Amino acid sequence: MIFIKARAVHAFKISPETNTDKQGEPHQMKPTKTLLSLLVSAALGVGAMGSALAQGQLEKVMKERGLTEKDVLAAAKTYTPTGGRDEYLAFSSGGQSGQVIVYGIPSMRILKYIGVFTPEPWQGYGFDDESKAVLAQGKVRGKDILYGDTHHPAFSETAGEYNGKYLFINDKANPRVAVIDLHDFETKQIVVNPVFKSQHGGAFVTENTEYVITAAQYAGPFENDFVPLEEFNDKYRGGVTYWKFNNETGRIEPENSFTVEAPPYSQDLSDAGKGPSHGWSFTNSFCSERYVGGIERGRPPFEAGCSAKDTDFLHVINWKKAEELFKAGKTKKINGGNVLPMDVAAKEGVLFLIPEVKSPHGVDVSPDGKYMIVSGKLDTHATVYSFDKIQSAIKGGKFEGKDPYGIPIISLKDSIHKQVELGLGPLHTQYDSKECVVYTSLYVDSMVAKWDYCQGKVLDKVSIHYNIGHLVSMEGDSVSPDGKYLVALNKLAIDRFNPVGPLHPQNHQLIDISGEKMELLYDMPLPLGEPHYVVAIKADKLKPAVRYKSGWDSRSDKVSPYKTRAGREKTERSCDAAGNCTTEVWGTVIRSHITPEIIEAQVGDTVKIHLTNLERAEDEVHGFAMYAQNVQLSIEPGKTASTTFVADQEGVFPYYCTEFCSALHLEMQGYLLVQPKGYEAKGASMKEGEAYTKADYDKQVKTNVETQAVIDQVVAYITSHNYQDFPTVVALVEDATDQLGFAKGAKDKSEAAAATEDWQNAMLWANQWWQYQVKAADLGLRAKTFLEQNGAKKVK
Ligand code: RUQ
Ligand code: CUA
Repeated sequence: MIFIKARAVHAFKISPETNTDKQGEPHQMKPTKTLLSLLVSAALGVGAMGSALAQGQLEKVMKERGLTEKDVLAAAKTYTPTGGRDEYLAFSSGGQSGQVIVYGIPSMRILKYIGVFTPEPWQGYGFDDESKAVLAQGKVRGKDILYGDTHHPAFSETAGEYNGKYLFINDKANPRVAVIDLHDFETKQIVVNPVFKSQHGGAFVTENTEYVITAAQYAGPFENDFVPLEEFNDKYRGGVTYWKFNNETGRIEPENSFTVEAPPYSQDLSDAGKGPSHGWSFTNSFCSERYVGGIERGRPPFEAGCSAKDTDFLHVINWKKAEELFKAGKTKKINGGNVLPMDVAAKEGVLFLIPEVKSPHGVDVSPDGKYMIVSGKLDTHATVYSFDKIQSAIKGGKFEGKDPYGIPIISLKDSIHKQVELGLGPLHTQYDSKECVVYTSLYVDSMVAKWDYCQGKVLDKVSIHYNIGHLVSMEGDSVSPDGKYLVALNKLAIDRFNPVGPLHPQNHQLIDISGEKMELLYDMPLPLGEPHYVVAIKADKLKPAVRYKSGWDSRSDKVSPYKTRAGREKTERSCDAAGNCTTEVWGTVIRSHITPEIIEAQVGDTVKIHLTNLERAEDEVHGFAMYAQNVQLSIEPGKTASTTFVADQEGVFPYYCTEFCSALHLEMQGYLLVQPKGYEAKGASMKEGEAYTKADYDKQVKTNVETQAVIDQVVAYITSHNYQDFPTVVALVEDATDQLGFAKGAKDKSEAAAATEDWQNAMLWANQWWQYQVKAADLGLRAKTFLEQNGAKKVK
């Protein structure tokens, strides 16, 4: 049915001259000269003559590509010229990929996939020892779980504002939460829920990131033992976990975290209170029927039983109170976790229930913390709950009854502010910067509804393609949303892109919400899992590093014990009493060589290789891959990364750098020689492929002298300008100075060899001296170009 509907919408929209507005009425799009000229001159900054020319070209392109004026305007709103930056960065769940996708808004350009629950080779994630340790934190009941079903990312907050420091994301399939540090966009920690067997409603953070909230989804016994389904009502449980976050260390503290036990109602999405509702949190549920399917036992399926009643329950939780009880020792230990029993929660005023319409999904707290908007998938309304009213009912002890577990129920009429009819299948709501204005996704209608929750009236609707789930407005979960753009996260793409087989990419659609009417701007295919939710932050709040402090273990955020300096590289082989031997390498990488270039081990050795990237230059990453050992590291400037494996077979194993880091990148190579046990070199000398003479040496030296002259000119240009005012150039100059230092070292070696008439070594060192010169020259030229393009001033 959804498919047919989607097809119909599409068929209607492809006619080139028609466009559909919210009512589905086509209106003509006639290009007007005025707007076009404006666009052209704004885009190109040209005068009258140039404008006419450019306009002619623009019209030609529009005609050739079948673009309407509306299309061109949309393009101008999203197109980002080369070198341009985005105003917002979006962090999208990567769905089943277990990763996080980072893209810019409004350009919708993908910037990064962050490995979170799944190994990701580009970043060496799950390949170097340091990140393997992070993934190992995510083992569930002793098993490696190397994927995640990621759903909801959330930013850390200070006083309800995104502070740009951390990102959290949950895994639904295996109840886990990961912490990503936005200083380097790396995953630092994974925690496993001790009691849940699945977990959907998270991650949501409290106003000052005191806690990261996650709610269970499918009820299960808290213990890991087998419990028959017949005991569902008594032994299966749901709940909400409050993960204590330490803002200083940037890590979750499981020992200071606790779970509020809840009935087996299939808890769902959640949100944390803000402002007046700070200290409280809200969680939906969708199967308060407690129905257990079982087609093979002749029972009607889950979907029938779980949607039978007209209402489910919104869970209202006083987490401040729960925290007090936890600190007072009122929790019990289950599987090592702290659990506040349901009867205590009910008796002490921690947990309350309020009916909510059929199969609710999203619950979203307003920026001022006074309202919660809940939508029911099987109802056409959104319900606006008033926190004030809920509090009056609680304070006045006004309850309509208790659920079978003794939890007090507040009546719907005592807690609602408004109910508004929006359309079919309302799911999630996002807040605008304009007061009272919100956007709700309509899954079945494939639309976004813009409405006023204070007045309770619909303002606008726009069609999306197709079947929208979540939607995100800029800084929409903070206390001060920015509005501006909305991204629709659609569940189906169907016919929107060139076909690529039965598995389609996802479709994220960018919508301009700055005006009265919503304007659809752009479709972005996302080919990596099904993203559920996205959060978007103002880009200038992020201050990511361009390099690590030297010798840095980025996963534990400490200086690595394996940090190695230039000239201190070494390889050691040692055996214990039982005859187990280890070959351990403390090495470095820098353009364009890996030190060591030869590693000798014996079969059966455990090989440990630690590599430090000595570069300080921005973006000078080196990789390290080795034949047949499943080794692939990403070593960013300053980083120390390690790999450990058992050399269980004799042989020759080439290794090399996997990032094209310089003109001599291909030469950035070496060999691991796994020798037979007890192997001793026969003492034969290496046979060079080439023998060099004095003439070769002299020729090379001549080249070097000429190269130096070029370098001197570049240096003269740079130092005669105010380069100190440009941090980028300062960094390039530092790096070039390093390279010239290395060149000096090689020059000395070459001259020493020449003095003894060892022309072979004299020539090879002279060539190495030139290699360093080339790198210095390359950096110098980049610095010079930068100064020229950025209006540097002559100072002497
Ligand atoms: S989900 S489409 Cu947030 Cu996991 Cu609603
Ligand atoms: Cu380092 Cu290529």
